Amino acid sequence: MSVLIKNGKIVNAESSVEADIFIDGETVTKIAPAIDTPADTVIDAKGKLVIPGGIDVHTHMELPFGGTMSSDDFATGTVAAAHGGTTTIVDFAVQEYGEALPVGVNRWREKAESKVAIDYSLHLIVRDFPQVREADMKELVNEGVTSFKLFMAYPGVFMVDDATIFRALRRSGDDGALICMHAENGGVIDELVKKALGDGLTAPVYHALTRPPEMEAEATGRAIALSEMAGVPIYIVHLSSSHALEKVREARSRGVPAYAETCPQYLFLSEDNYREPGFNGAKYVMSPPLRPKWHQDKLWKGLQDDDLQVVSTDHCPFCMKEGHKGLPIQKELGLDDFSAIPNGAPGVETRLMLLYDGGVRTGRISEQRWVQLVSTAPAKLMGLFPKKGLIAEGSDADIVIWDPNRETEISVKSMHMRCDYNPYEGRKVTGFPEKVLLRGKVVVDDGAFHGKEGSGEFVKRRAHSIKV
Ligand code: DUC
Ligand code: ZN
Ligand code: ZN
Repeated sequence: MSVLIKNGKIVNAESSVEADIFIDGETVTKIAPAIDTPADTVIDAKGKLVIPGGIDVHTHMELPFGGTMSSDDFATGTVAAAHGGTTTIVDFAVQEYGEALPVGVNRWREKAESKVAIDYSLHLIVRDFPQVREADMKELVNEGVTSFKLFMAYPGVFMVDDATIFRALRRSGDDGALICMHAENGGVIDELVKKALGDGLTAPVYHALTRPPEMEAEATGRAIALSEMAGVPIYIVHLSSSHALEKVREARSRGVPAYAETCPQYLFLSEDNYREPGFNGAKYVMSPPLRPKWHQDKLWKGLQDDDLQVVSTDHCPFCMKEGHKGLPIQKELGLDDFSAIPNGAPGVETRLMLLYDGGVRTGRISEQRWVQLVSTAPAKLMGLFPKKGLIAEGSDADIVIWDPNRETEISVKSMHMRCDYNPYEGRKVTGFPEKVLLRGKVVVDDGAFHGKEGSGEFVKRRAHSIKV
């Protein structure tokens, strides 16, 4: 099958050009000013932007967490991602305590295999890294799993100590892996949580007040210091605050290869959301939490200055009410105790439109920077480039035809994520993924899904090659 995309404006991170694209099978084979080769499908992209498919390197599909399971599985979550213009995700597999690292990855691949509707890869959350497991890291790098997440928060659930972090960092340098860090000081946060609950403070807003930005900054600084000592790069996930950004900025200004992502929720929502009436604040309970509004401008500045390189979602939905699509009780587990509210929110479908509307249309970032943040930089940092994250001859034909003028209203009613609320409900955004191609096949066309569950491929990622 062949596809010809005509008259569009191709926007890559490094350049923007009006040209036609010829796709033979799954690959872009030609880009030229005017292509007239006959094709099975011809798409007229006049007035549209033609961008590489979105790459979301931070999702949690069917994650067992907080006494329940995130509500999107690999089918519903990746269909929703496709609707939003994302054609590749990198999800987080979890190692059980005592388990060899490849076992966790294989469990996630089995979950994904028959369901995943877009291409995917996996990081592994490492909970337990004794010496006997160290060789496992190389084995996984050879299989294309080239990044590992460690937690400095959630004691007793995910948290690892500094010695473990340091050993994993050193090992990552030898093996060509990248360590992704959840940077919050879990020990101090636990103390603050106990004190708040002891004082009878149980409402959702206390989730934010017991996870202060100072404790995100402390952990971010510590993670960077440990990575410097180990002589390896580090990638800070879901950075939410000006305080933590300062640590990354300072390290980068010294030439340290510290990288960081932020997420739309930290750019568009704020601590005020926790004060919505009743139990509504639970919708925004995630970690790190939403911050006071003034942090938003600092994060935008970080994106402009390249102190933040990636915008991902940390998509981890839980329903507000029991029974939505047959799902069990989730957010309401914490009706009387904010610390029992499952942490996470939906976002995989809305990332590109929020960042286009709130970033490009407001003049905060250029179209090219937008593409870089949502596709090219994540592809490069996570070893997917130039197969993904770029429209070029030889790259996968993962392409979004973006209508820059179409206005939509974000609503749980029209979205596809398996969750009974949307954190941006009622927000009007301009810019819409009109057609989405996954390896040359149109999987979404004007809001209709034409892809297939199970047709997404596991993508082996390249070993990390950045040297300090
Ligand atoms: N933060 C969340 O909000 N959910 C999943 C895990 C995490 O780190
Ligand atoms: Zn995290
Ligand atoms: Zn996460």
